[in-house]
Formats: sequence, structure tokens, C-alpha cells
Amino acid sequence: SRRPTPADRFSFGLWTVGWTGVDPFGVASRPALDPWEYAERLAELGVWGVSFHDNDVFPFDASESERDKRVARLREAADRAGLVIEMVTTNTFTHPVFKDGALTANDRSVRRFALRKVLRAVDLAAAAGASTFVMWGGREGGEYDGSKDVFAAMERYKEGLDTVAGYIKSQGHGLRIALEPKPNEPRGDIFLPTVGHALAMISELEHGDIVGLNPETGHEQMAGLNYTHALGQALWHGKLFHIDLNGQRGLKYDQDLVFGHGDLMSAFFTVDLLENGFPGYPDGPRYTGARHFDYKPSRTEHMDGVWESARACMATYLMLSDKARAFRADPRVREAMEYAGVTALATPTLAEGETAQSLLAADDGFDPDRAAERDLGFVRLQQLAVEHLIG
Ligand code: GLT
Ligand code: MN
Ligand code: MN
Ligand code: MN
Repeated sequence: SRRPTPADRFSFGLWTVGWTGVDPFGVASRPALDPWEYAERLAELGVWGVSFHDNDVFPFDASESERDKRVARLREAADRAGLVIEMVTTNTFTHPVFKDGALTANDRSVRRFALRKVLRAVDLAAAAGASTFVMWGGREGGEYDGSKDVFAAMERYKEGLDTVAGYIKSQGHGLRIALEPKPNEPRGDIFLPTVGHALAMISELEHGDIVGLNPETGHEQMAGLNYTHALGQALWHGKLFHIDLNGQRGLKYDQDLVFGHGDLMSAFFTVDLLENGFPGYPDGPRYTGARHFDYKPSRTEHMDGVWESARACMATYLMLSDKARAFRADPRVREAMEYAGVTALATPTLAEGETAQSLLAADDGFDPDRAAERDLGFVRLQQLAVEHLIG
């Protein structure tokens, strides 16, 4: 497949290639490099952008000068390599102070500390020229239902999000917040477990206009949900601000596999939506942001495997994008979509000016038994996708 270029807008979290293989059962299986070294190597692979947590760049307990020095060093390396720092986020999950959450911790002093840490990361994001500020509330939630007042937790989550969004506006930062849902892990149950829950929270916010979503492939799939549908609905709401692409195989721990190494068929339709948009709405909403990967190079791999896996994420995306383009252009697919009524769904159900009353009064001569005999040909359409994918 062709080599990625910055025009493809591929982006990686520094914590992805930077994951050393530490898991709940084992220590690191490979060395840690400095953040700027990851950035330089990614640029060599044709990557356009990078993202990071505050503590991917400087330690939790860094002094002010150490913090500034390390951030400056990373920004210089990114500039020299022609990399865009497109997204920044806050680590509110590693230090045990966050063991019961950050914005929704029962302990108010922890919440105040967490909010301050997030606000400082917002300023860092703005200074680094990022356009998106991700908030993944990994520790927001619990294991025991008796330990949390869910009403209060929603109140505090809203308070925290509105404080951050309001601050972004008051500072004139050109940043938008993207909430990242996840159903569980590290908490037994995480608040805002799915895209739908997060959308509902956003609609309650005072500053919800600059708050959207960062859906991750594996996180929706861990809840047994359809990632492409999640992206589609987020786009419909005008809330698809960022994406975390990776791979997941079923309802188990968060695998963070290479993009396409989980449900490949689903990955095909994800790329089809991202690259080709909604079939019935040629001028409909499109995702124009970073093609951002949030994966973990498997613990079995050493450094060569780290770069190989980053290349694999991009190569798979590019191959799927070629195939999705060919799929949409195939006259047999166009005919099968027509037969299936895929684009007919874009026609409003009521005629112009029609009301519930006139609909009730109208006689369409509709015969439900005949309509029930319609063959939709969805299987043939899906098989054409399989043919494009592996034929
Ligand atoms: C963490 C998490 C990811 C989030 C990152 C943003 S950090 O690795 O598992 O899904 O996107 O905080
Ligand atoms: Mn994940
Ligand atoms: Mn992860
Ligand atoms: Mn993620």
C-alpha cells in the first residue's frame, strides 16, 4: 500500500508507541524513550500529528521549570519534524490520588486538585496549538453501587465540564473538548460509558456548544455496540470532534489492538463512513479531523514491532480507504444499494406540508402483506463489501 503522508492526517498518542508493556500482571517488556524521540520516529513514518497527556511529557511531580523545559523540548522536536500537536489531554488516572475519580471523586479536595490539573493542561494545549482537548474520565465511576451517589456524580461531572469549557471560552482559546466514553476498566463501571451517555450529558451543559466526542473503536465494542453507528450518530449531532481508532475482539478487557486487527468488517465500514460520508446525503456532515490512533503495540513486540505496528495502523486505514472508495464506485454496489433502499431512507416520511392529521386521513392504498414480501437484498450488498474487502 502507499506510504502515508501528512495529507492523510494520521495522528498518534505519544502514550501509544510509548507504552512499554506494563500490564496488571507484568513489568515493562521494552524500554521507554523520551517523548520527543517518539515524535521524531512517528514523523519519519509519514505521520501528520501527535497527541499527549500532560504526564506523557513531564512527571506528575515535576517542578515548574522542569515542566516548561520538557514541554519546550517536545514542541521544538515537533516543529523541526513538521508535526502538528493536534490534541492534548490530562492524566487524571495514574496517580493514586485519583483512585476514586477526579471530577467525581467523593473527596472534594481531590476534585479541586483534579480540576486545577485539567485547567493547567488546557493552557498547555492552547499554547501548543492543539485544536482538541480530550477528556477521558477513566477513574470516574466505581465498583460498588453503594459507594456513589449517582445524582451527585452527574452534578459534579457537569460542574467540572462546564468549568473547563467556560475557562476555554474566557481565555479565548481556540479549543474544543472531546469526551471519550468507555464502559469499564480501570473502574468496574465508568460514568459516561457510551457515546449515547456522553451525548446526553453534553445536552445538559451550559457550555455544551464546544463539547463533543472522541469515540474509541474498542470502547464502544467493549459494550457490545456498533462503533460506526456511534460515529454516525455523533456526526448527526454535530459532535464528532475527534476519534480514537484501534482494534478490539469482543466483550473483554480493553485490547487496544492495531486498527483493523479486531473486527475488520466493522473497520471497513468505519473507514467507509469517514472517507465517503453518508450514502444518502452527499452534502451531509463529514469528519474532517485527525485520523487518530489510540492503540497499544502488543507486549510481545520489541522496538521494531512498535514501529511496525504504527505503520500497520496507517497501512490498514489506507487499504480500507481504497477499498471503500472502490466499493462505493462499483456499479453493482450502487444497484444493490438502490435495490436495498439505502438512499431512499433520506426521503422524508411525510410529504411537504403534511401533518399527523392529514397522514391519518390519507389513503395510500398500502398493502402491508405485499410490502412484507419485499426482498431487501441486504445480504447481497454485504457480500459485495466482503468481495471488495478480500476478493
Ligand atoms: C488511556 C485510555 C485511552 C484514552 C487516553 C486519553 S489515555 O490510555 O485508555 O483510551 O484515550 O486520556
Ligand atoms: Mn482503549
Ligand atoms: Mn487505552
Ligand atoms: Mn482512547
